[in-house]
Amino acid sequence: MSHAKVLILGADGYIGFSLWQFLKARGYEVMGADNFSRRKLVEEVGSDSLIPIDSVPARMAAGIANINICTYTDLLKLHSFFKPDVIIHLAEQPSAPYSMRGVQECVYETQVNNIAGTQCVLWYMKQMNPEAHLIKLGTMGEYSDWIYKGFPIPEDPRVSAMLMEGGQEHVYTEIPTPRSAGSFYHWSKIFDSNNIEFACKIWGLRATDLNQGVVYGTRVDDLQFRSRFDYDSYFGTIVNRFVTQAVAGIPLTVYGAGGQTRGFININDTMRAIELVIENPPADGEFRMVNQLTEVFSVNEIASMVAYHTNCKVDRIENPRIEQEEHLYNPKCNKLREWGLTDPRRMISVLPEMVEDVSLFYGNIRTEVIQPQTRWEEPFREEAMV
Ligand code: USQ
Repeated sequence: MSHAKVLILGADGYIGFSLWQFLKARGYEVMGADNFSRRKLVEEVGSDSLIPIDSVPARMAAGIANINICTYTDLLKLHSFFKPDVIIHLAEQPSAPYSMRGVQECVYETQVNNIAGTQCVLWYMKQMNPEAHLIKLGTMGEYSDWIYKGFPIPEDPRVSAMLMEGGQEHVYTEIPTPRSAGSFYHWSKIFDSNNIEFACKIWGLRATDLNQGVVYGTRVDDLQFRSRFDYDSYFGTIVNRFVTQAVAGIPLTVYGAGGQTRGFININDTMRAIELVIENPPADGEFRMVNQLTEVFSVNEIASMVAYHTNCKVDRIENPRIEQEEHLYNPKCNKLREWGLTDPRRMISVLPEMVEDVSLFYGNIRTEVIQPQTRWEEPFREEAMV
C-alpha cells in the first residue's frame, strides 16, 4: 500500500481506466486525465467498445480531467492542483494498422500526437516537477523481428558492442540498444524512447520505458467497472479479436502463415506490473527499460487455444501487414519477475472467462469491422528490411 500521488495520462483507455480504479483501490492518491480521443478514432473506423462504457460527462464527473497533453498549458493547469510523484503516460494513439491508414492518421493522429505529447510531458517535468518518476508505455514492437531473429531482446537501454580496429584490435563499448519497428505507430514509440533517454541524460529526469507486449482480457479482478474492449481490425488486438470472432461464429483471421510471434500479458498482470514499477523506482537521472510480458506465443498457437475452447473455425487470410511470418523470438524479461511478478495468469486459463464475458455482449458485435481494411502494401522483401 502506498500514498504516492499518481497521475495517469490516458485514463479513459483500455489499460488506463482499469489502472485508475486499481491504484485507487490500492491506496494511491490518483488523478486521471484524458482527451477522450480514443472514442472518436474508434467511432471513425465504424466501431465501438464491445463492453459498454460510461459517457464522457460521466467519466469527467467521476474525476477524469479532460486535457490534451499536446497542449502544454493544460499540463500546467493540472499541476496547479495536483503535483504527482509518479506520472504514468498511456496517452497515445495505440494502433499499428490505424497509423498505416493514411496521412491524417499517420502524421497527425499518431506521430504528432504521440511524439509531441511525450515531449510536452518531458518539458513539464523539467520545468515543474523534475523529481517525478515517469512511467511511459512503450512497446516490445520497438525490437523488430527482422533485426533480432532469435537474438535475446535486451532489457537495458544500452548493450555492449565490440569494435574491430585495423582488422585486429578489439575495442569494447556500449551502444544504444538497436531498435527498428514494423509500423509508423511502433516507430513513434522508438522516437519517444530516444527523446526520454536524452531528457534523462541532460536534465537528470528519471524514467521507466515499459516495453509492453500485447495486453488481453475482459476484466480485472475486484474492479467494479470494466474498461473498454475493442475487437475491430484497427483497435482490437489479436487475442481480444480472436475471442470475439469465435463468439460471433466468424473464422479466426490468421494473417499469412501465422508464425508471427509476440509477447503477451493479461490485463490483471499489467496492473500488478505497473504497481511493481512504481514501487521500484529508478535512480535520479536514470533511463530504464522494463520488458513487460509473461508469455510468448505465435498467432497459430493463439488460434489453436481459442479453437480448443470454442470449436471455432480458423481461416488463413492474406497478411495485410509487412512482417516476418516465421521467426524466432527471444525477449529477456527478468526485472518484473525479480520484483515479484511471479505466477502470472496463463492465456489458456483466462480464455474461458473471456468467452463468457464477450458472449454477454454478443448483440454488440459489428461483424463488418472484423476483416482488415488497411494494407501496408509493398510485397515483403526481407533483404530490404535489414
Ligand atoms: N494478427 C493476426 N490476425 C489478426 C490480428 C493480428 O494474425 O486478426 C497478427 C498481426 O499480424 C501481428 C500480431 O498478430 O503479427 C499482433 O498483432 P496485434 O494487432 O495484436 O498487435 P500489434 O499491432 O503488434 O500492437 C499491439 C498494440 C500496441 C502494442 C503492441 C505490443 O496495439 O499498442 O504496442 O501490441 S507488441 O505486439 O509487442 O508490439
